[in-house]
Amino acid sequence: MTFRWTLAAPMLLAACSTQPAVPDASEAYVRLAAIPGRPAAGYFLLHGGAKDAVLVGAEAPGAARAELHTSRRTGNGMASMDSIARVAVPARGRVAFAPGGQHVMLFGLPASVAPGSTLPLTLRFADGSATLVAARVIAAGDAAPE
Ligand SMILES: [Cu+2]
Repeated sequence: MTFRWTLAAPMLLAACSTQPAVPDASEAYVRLAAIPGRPAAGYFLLHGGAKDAVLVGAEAPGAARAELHTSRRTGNGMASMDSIARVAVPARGRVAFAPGGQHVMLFGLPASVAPGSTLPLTLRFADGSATLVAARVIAAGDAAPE
């Protein structure tokens, strides 16, 4: 019996090289606030898809609301945050949501969202598409997961 790999192999290679249309996210985690009831912050790395995209919102199950924020230093060295409506995700580019920079602020998370649990974050784009990423939940003082 002879197997016919000659046809199948090039098709597999083609599948691997296609970029997904929608950006996807990795390395997601949510850092809970030190004070219960205060908002948590979500971080992740966005990988641009085949086309430019614009992140316009986020959601998490049970959260009262989620906002896109960016941190900045004020003149007196204090940290402050601004709400942002849109974040450009260039095709094949990388956009980091990281401490000290852009993040998703999660308000009113239920008590079940505790360190060690996983919170699915839905990231919504201007064209109506969305990407889902599982974020590891960590305590306020924990280091970012590897
Ligand atoms: Cu914030």
